[in-house]
Amino acid sequence: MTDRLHINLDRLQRRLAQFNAIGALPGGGTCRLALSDEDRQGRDLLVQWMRELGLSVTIDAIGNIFGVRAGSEDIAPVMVGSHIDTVGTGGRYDGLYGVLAGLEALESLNDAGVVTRRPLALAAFTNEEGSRFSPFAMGSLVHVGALALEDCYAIKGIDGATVGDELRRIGYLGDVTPGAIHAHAYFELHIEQGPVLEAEGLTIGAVEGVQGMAWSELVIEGQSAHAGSTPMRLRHDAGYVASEIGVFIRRLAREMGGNQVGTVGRIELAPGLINVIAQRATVSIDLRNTDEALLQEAQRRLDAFVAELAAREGVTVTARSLARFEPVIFPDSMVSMVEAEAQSRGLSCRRLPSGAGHDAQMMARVCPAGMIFVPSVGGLSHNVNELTYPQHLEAGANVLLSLIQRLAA
Ligand code: HGY
Ligand code: MN
Ligand code: MN
Repeated sequence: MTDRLHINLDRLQRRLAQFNAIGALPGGGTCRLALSDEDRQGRDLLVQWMRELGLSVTIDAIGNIFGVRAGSEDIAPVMVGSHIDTVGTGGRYDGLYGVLAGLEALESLNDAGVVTRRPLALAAFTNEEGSRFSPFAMGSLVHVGALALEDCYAIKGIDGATVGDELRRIGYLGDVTPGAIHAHAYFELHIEQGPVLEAEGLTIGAVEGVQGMAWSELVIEGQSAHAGSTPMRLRHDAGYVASEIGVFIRRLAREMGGNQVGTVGRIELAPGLINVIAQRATVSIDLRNTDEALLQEAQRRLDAFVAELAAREGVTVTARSLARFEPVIFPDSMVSMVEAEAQSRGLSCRRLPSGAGHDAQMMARVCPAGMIFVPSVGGLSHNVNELTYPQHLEAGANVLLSLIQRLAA
């Protein structure tokens, strides 16, 4: 085995800092919503860096970016990647760390003059976050053939723009057919975004799989009326119904326990005025569980509660499913490979499920897929104070580098 290669942490840190200047928020953190101008600037920078490394860059018809490093044989590549779009209150590592660590691993191979047998593909998938356009992991879903391109182009974001128009506007509606690159295997390096590794003082997470998720949007139609002169018994208050739903979801997660989580992240009231009983409420629902049967049970209980509440309050509720994915289990061979690599580098490691969704859960449909986690300080993510310590950034990237060499040998 060639003596073990290491990534260059300074170079990785410099790239992270330079990239995060794009969409930097005044108080820290980043906002590079999918297909926004900030996303375009990030894409342009990534493509420039890929070209500087001599990678051959392709953009597919949903805007996925691939940088391919030739192998000694022209066969299916080993793929690593993640995403460079962020949520509105994004940190500096969610997604971006996995892409730039992948770039760093390829540059380390360049520096060492190593040519792998298999080609290596670095991927940045479009719209992983799903904050602006649902569903999340849109680029990888199209890549694996689980979402039709034309349906995607017509999807309207929360600001009314469509995916197709925005892809064209930022110049990333590529000409390559999605899925043209067939990965031999896929690894995604990502921050944990939860408290487990830090709490146990561990460095590496060998991710077993990704929990199931059910995203929906409820539109509640009540009746606007005067906040002062309308007796409580005559009200059809969409704002009240939205609030009850939020409270119910918290109570449901607590009663079900286990890995059940539930979130109301967005409530929009119309007309949204202090002295007008809300006519309409738009509510986002995010339910997740590692167990599919329990996730269905949670959805069933929520639906029953909403129906009963709507009848009692004399409002109508229209529900729209935005995304629905069953739990995914990564092949044990991929999970064991992460554990073995961590061990051989003397890095503490444990297996754990992913609470957050990732492109890897979609790639698992078309090739052996796995994930490597590194600790999140305070378990915090989707927060401008998201932080992972340099020694953990370095450890994760070194494990990724070794896995690439092992899979591409
Ligand atoms: O929502 C998620 O789990 C991912 O961060 N998009
Ligand atoms: Mn992510
Ligand atoms: Mn995220």
